Amino acid sequence: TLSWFYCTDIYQVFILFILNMVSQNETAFVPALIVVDMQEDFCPPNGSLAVQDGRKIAPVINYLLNLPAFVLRIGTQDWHPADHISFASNHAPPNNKPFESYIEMNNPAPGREHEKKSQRLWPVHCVGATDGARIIPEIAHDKLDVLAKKGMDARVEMYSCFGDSFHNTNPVLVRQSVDVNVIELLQEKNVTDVFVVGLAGDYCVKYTALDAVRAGFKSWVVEDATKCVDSREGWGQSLLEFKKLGVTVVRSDGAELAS
Ligand code: VGL
Ligand code: ZN
Repeated sequence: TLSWFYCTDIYQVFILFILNMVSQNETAFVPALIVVDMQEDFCPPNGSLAVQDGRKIAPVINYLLNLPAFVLRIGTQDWHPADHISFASNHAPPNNKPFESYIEMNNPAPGREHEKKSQRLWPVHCVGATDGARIIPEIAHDKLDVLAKKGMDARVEMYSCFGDSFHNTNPVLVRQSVDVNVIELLQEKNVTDVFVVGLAGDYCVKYTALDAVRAGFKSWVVEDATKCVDSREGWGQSLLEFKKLGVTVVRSDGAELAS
């Protein structure tokens, strides 16, 4: 009987341990905010790739930046070299019309150059260290803990601060594209939930939110804190992809954020 007691004791401790872990996992909520590309070139009136009403979401973003719940507030900046592959002017006619033309982009990873993706072409925008690449002054800069520059490798598109369009993880390649390891920063702070806002809802915000899921975080997009390049079709397409991967769309007055 002694050994039987011993066994059930251990058994009960084990069960309690598991239950405790499960309940902790269910209740853990450590949110971070990613403010995507709130830059002059994406905003009217003078931005080269101006998103309609892009500037108008700044007050909502500042409201979110001021919420005490976030353990980390990351700002991202599109930061391209002048010869970036996404600039229409870097391609030959007739297939070089900004917004309209698409090209085939090759994976820059050694040995994987045969992998291709269709790449939409854009006006020249957010060239590193130009006025167009600056975060708009309406954003409460002082609340941002980190600024991550992305899209720095001329050979590949990088909408998401988590990785390029091919999801390359080779550290040498990654370092050429982005100057901050965002996943590592989030993990250091034990972040469970990533809230994504900014520009644009159908490009950089979308791909950042999707990549956050792939990186193992619960991912949210705050609907009234983003605007799209294609204001009609763009957001509809984003919602479809959010649903497929499990990104939750909320509004800035949502209970999840106020708590
Ligand atoms: C973006 C197009 C090109 C964005 C960046 O920030 O959404 N869109 N580069
Ligand atoms: Zn860009």
